Amino acid sequence: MSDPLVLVAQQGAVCTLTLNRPKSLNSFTGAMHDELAAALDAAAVDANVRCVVITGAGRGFCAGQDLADPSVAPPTEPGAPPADIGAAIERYYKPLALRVRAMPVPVIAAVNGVAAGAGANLALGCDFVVAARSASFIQAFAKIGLLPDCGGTWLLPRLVGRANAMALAMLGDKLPAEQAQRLGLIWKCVDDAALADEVSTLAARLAAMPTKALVATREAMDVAMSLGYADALGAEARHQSRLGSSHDYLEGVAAFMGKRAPVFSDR
Ligand code: T3D
Repeated sequence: MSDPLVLVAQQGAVCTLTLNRPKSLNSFTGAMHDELAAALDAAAVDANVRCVVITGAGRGFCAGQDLADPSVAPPTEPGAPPADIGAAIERYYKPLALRVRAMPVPVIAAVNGVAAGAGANLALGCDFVVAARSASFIQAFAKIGLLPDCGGTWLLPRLVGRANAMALAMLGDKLPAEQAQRLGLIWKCVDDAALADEVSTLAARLAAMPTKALVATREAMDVAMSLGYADALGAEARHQSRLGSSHDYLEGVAAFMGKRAPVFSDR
């Protein structure tokens, strides 16, 4: 039997998904997409999972699309029709980006090495990006005549502003993790040796928090990007109505009043 292309490990309430094609820097094939989608779906419906971590096996995080994959590679025969890359995006990358953004728990990208093309944008679409100092981010698309996908055109200007987004996307230069943190592209860059501990501490902390409130925060912030101020205030009120009737709100207030630590359990 061949090795799984996505390793799934659960520790406490934290589910870690490890992209596992290290020889190709964990670049995506259709099969790896399918395994990642199944693993995300399984984590989404598992009430014991309260935080998901995505990382890569070996020295890379993910080098985007596997360019050797015949379904997307340019034809070798003269006159042969080109592969429909848009169809691959619709089939794999759009659902992946939407799936990550719709997870009912916080998602952390633990970027252990180079994150290129759709691999970079997979990471940037997560709620937290923590990267090893030796890691880097490359919007590799322009180098092969494409534009940023897997959410890149939406994410980049929102994360780093138009000027930086244009430079990253059009030049496709390698951005070291430390610089990515300085630009605000990622949350944190840490020493390589500290990555695992840093991520597991963050994941355990998020897992103990009121999950529904964290997920509503993501949703409200994303939606607010395209709303006017008054509409965003209205959306906040609607979310608070829902959250205010949840167990976690009652527990949070009771714990505060009782001067004790809260025990959150909604998901
Ligand atoms: O096409 C569509 O379906 C549309 C979807 C697009 C989404 C996208 O993600 S487009 C962007 C695709 N990705 C890239 O263009 C990145 C290509 N890779 C690189 O530029 C470099 O590998 C890196 C900068 C990421 C890392 O460089 P380096 O020097 O550290 O490693 P390397 O030697 O280039 O790669 C190591 C191995 O991984 C090597 O294989 P080998 O020679 O040891 O057998 C290399 O061929 C393989 N590899 C790396 N990236 C890919 C890959 N194989 C297939 N596809 C890759 N994307």
